[in-house]
Amino acid sequence: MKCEKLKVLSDYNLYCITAEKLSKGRDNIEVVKSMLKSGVKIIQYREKKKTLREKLLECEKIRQMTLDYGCIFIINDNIEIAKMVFADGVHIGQDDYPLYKVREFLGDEFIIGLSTHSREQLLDAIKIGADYIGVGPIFQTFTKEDVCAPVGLEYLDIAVKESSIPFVTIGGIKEDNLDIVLNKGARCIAMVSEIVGADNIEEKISNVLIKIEKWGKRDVNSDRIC
Ligand code: TZP
Ligand code: MG
Repeated sequence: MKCEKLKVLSDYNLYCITAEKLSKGRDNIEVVKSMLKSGVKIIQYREKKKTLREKLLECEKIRQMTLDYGCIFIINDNIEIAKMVFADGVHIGQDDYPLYKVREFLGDEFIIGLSTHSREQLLDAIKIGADYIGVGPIFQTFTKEDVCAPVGLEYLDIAVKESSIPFVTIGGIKEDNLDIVLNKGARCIAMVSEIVGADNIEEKISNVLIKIEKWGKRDVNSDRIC
């Protein structure tokens, strides 16, 4: 079951992340609806400023919506909410609870993703049992408040060569620079502002998916197994 879900992360896919403050007046539910209608297979709920209660209520709705569309649902930071709404996984950062504690709390069937910014963190994430890693920020981004300096394409090269677990490439990725990261070997691409801030979210996702899927078709070794 988890192995099936992880295929979405190791294949050519768009990983959409919410950010209501960048969503041009639309709420997270409306944005997620557009993502699902556009065929997105993995969505992360990321919301820094709301109360726990507000986040829980939104995540309950999004859990049902993602189940209806067969989409994987990951929650950023809030491991308790992830457990309460039966999400598919969580995404944590280097300064969040240590992975072994999150694993203990959520169990083996939960997907746990960990942000990494260096080769050392990548190797450590694999060692401690992350199911996937975030690789970035590749380019400059203003979406994340406490973000570190861009790690550049050099770290992406390292992840392509050395990651034995799926990785999601993130940070400043847009429709216009997407080919650069795909050309380097990235497969699952995370975008926040480019998608949630688009005037027409469905049109934007369609354009981005066409580009990502084109690279998938070029790659004869596309079917990575987990
Ligand atoms: N983690 C690393 S960069 C980033 C996160 C959550 C933000 C990426 O946002 P954008 O708008 O796609 O640059
Ligand atoms: Mg975090």
